[in-house]
Amino acid sequence: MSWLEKIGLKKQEKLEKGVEKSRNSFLDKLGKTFAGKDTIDASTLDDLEEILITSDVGVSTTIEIIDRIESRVSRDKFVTQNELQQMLQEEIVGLLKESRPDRPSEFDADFTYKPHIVLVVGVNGVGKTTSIGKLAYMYKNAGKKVVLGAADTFRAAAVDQLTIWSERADVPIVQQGQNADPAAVAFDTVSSAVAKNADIALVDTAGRLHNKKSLMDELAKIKRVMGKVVDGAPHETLLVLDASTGQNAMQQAKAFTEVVDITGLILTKLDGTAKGGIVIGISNELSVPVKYIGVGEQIEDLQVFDRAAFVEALFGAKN
Ligand SMILES: Nc1nc2c(ncn2[C@@H]2O[C@H](COP(=O)(O)OP(=O)(O)O)[C@@H](O)[C@H]2O)c(=O)[nH]1
Ligand SMILES: [Mg+2]
Repeated sequence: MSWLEKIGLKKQEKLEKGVEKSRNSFLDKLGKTFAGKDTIDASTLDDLEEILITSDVGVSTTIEIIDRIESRVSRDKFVTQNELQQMLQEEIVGLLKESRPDRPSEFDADFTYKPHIVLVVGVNGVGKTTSIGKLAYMYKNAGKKVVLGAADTFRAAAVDQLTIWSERADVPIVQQGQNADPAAVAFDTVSSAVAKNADIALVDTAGRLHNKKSLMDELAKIKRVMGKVVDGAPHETLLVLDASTGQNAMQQAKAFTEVVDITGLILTKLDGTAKGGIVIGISNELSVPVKYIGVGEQIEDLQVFDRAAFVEALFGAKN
């Protein structure tokens, strides 16, 4: 069995475990609301609406879901909690499919560009460096040649931390120490990826959102120098968000998308939170797809986001 197949088998299990808190919290609320009921009326729909909103699904997404359920139960009033759960799952998967029809790719998929340059942004502590380490490991094991770039030169520990991840993933790192010019590190990283004939370069950054102007300038400069080395680089700009911060993550996403062209999101720390519903809200309300999710602190705890699998894990029966 190949490494990817083994990872695939573990994937659903890890996902289910990773969203356990969110699922239990959601199902508990649902259970309390529906205890002893066998019909869905206006008041149960109100309760359902509240459950979805307090599960961080987001207001506009919740309203869409409730509308869909409403039109379904007007046809079929007598449903059990299990049937309602099933209905919810179907409607949410349907909603996510309509808004984002792209299919998840795996780590061994071919890149359009070589080297494929990825810039990783987000505020402090959300999990940028950790996610880069995990991505490096996934790509490396899928047979890709990876280079890391330590362009978070702002914090003392940042370069050391990425160095440790580069050792764990067994991939080279380009760094110039603390206080180096992030754009110079980015330039070196992309140049090194070209020289090494690498498939992918992952570049870490410091995300200081408290000053939008300087962040914008710094990221613009990084992007500019990358583009000088490789046409069209960066090919991807991934924004990392901490799912456990719920609606805060949504706000960060909005703030960042105002200043940088974000091509995809990484939602981390799903394992430690009951706010997993945020993934549904974010992927539906922003025009940026969720690409990866973090479901733990270990090197294998990162997954390509698969909407259907996620909703199934989130709203599936408690086991
Ligand atoms: N439980 C859990 N912890 C995570 C996950 N991703 C990152 N972390 C933790 O979040 C903390 C901050 O991560 P770090 O990568 O340093 O964030 P950065 O400042 O954005 O680079 C670390 O303690 C990580 O172990 C995840 O998916 N699950
Ligand atoms: Mg970091």
